[in-house]
Amino acid sequence: MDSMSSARLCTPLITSTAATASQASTRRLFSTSRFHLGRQRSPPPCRASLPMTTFCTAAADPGSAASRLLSVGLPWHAEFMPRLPSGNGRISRLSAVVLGEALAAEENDLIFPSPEFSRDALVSSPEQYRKMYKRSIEDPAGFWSEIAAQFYWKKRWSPDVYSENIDVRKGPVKIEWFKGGITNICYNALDRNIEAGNGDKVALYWEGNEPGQDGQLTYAQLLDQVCQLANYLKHVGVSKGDAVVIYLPMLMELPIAMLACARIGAVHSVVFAGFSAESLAQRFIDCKPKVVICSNAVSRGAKVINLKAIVDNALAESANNGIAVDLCLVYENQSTMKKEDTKWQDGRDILWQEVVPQFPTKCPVEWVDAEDPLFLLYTSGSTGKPKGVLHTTGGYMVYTATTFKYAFDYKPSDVYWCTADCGWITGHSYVTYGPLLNGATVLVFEGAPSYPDPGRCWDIVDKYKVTLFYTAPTLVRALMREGDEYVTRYSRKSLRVLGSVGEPINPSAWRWFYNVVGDSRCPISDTWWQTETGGFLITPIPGAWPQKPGSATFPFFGVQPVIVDEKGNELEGECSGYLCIKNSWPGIFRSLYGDHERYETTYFKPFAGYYFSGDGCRRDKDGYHWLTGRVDDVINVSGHRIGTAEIESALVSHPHCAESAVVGVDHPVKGQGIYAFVTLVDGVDYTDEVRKSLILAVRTQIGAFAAPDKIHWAPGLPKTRSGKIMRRILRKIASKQLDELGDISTLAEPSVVNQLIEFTDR
Ligand code: 6R9
Repeated sequence: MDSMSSARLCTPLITSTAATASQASTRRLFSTSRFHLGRQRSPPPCRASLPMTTFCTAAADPGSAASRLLSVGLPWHAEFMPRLPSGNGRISRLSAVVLGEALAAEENDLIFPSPEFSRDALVSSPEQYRKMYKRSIEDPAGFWSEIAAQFYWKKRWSPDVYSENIDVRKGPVKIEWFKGGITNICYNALDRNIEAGNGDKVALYWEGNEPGQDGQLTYAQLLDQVCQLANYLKHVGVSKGDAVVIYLPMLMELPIAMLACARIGAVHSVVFAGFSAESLAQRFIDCKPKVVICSNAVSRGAKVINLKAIVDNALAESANNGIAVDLCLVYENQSTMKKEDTKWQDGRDILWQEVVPQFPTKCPVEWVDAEDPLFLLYTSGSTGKPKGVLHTTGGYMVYTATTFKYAFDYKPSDVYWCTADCGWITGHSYVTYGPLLNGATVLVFEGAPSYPDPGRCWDIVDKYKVTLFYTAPTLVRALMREGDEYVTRYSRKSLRVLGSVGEPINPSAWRWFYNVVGDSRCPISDTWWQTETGGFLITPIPGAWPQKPGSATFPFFGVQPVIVDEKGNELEGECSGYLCIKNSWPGIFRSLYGDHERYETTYFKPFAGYYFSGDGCRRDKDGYHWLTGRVDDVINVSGHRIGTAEIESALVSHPHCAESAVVGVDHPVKGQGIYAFVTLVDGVDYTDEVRKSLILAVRTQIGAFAAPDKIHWAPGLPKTRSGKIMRRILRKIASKQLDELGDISTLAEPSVVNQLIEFTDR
């Protein structure tokens, strides 16, 4: 690999003088967010002025140190990846709007880690990253088996480290990592760390909804509790391969329940405790759990949510559909709701606190194959039915642990807080498994981040001396609107690395996070990944190279991203297109539960030979990746994925609704908002009352987080002559870009468009 030779490697961590011009200006150039999801218009060109002592930004003026760095050093990924034959696949709906538009001026802003940070980092220079990356691509078996060997295997994998076919033209898609290896992820997360002498280290801190409510468990105590629950589950007949649904809020019992399932080889399916009874029932019907584990209630801010009532309804609905779940283990969330106030069905409902503590604190491990299922997690796709993403044990274990370690530059003294709920993939990989596999101290927070006031997060950071803080852009934007005082009244000096996930982080939010929250000294790991990928695929390695606000930077070890055009041709150098990956990695999902065909069709057929992410991406001249959002009919609301088809099907189930079409629109806090066009059945008046009941229909069928922000009455929808709804036009109307409607002559009834515009504010 000539391009990797040392002569071409850039010098690490240049502290450029190019920032001096901006030093005198204010630290915060973007105090208010003008949010364009980073994919439409760009904010005005800017340079953040940062203290020279720690970080510097550098403009890539020709001839500058930064420019030399760029021209010789960074755009190497393109050269490094050998070409594959391109696929012939097409994807159905090209949302070209999000592709190819300038992401900015930001592309010339480089923010360097401080020399001290890099010196102490696990990967401290571009050279070191490149060396490791090169090895991971040229010899994946060697690279990953060396890492895997650091875990406990009852029996080593054999004969191959991995085998894969991701090319549908060559046969069924099949991916295996460490097959034949016998292990247990709970053993590796708990027992192994205790045996290494960390039994007394805090594994979990818990902070309740109300300030002052808290708790903690050491690794040894956590293992005891996991074993008690595991023994109880075995006692009631749960065994290897059985599904268990978990519908718990962010109590320590949530990771405990996940680990207890893993310990006995049961397959957990955590459902975010914000999903409605109908969504929960749908998941019961699909995976037929032996047991459901839930809590009676949760407090979120000032609100109390009766979770048990939701579970009761879901169980009834599921039983009506022929799937009866006979056992419901209920954790009494005492500070929120007493058992006496909870509706109880004797025989089926069992109180956790009454039974679980009676079981022994030792529970033998069920040793499983690396390719045995670990969990199912339902996620939205572009059709109405959620997909059960299936992850297996060994590869997921190795991958989540390794990505956590490098992307956050983990040190044993760290206190780590991820604000995601375990009901989403982020909570699986980066609240529970990744950090605990590293023996980290993890904070679990039950409450709402702006309760009792918008300073709560920083209060918690100071209380626990949090060093690694991982959150979503939506929270960053929401807190940014509240003003800096809520942040600056707390010290935050413990913080070392910040993280972002769930959606593209717009450069102004990035800068506020960096300058105000991180006091211009903490690198931000903007981690791009998905439920399907198990762990980070494109992410900064914070000590290794300069960052650009809003870019997820470069691939993680072992990952070969490519950007393809609509026909599946790989694009080289600076380009925009569809983001695909051309190899498997240990953490990739292995199937969709009960529907391997949909797995192949959705992810591997659009561009044969590749895994298709569903995201658009731009690669800039320096090889940095800029994610530009979904290119399919999935919208991303506050970092939560929702299929437009799911919302449409909830709307049309309302007796007054004849038809609906849902699109995403830019939203200043949530990233995207939900905008629904609705046609009512003949004879029903378009009233506010109907509007409210339509919104309620979505809340009850999916959950409050999927409620449309706007219902736009649509006596007619713009359709082609073949009856296809032209969403492109709806997106323009929704975002009020009326001068960009484009050609509407192909519509069956072009007059519909004017009618819709007239109805905008009705
Ligand atoms: C982890 C998670 C996946 C979708 C993904 C993409 C968006 C996630 C991102 C990001 C830009 C990032 N996404 N992280 N976009 N930058 N750092 O969120 O999983 O719920 O499955 O959503 O989220 O669009 O395709 P999931």
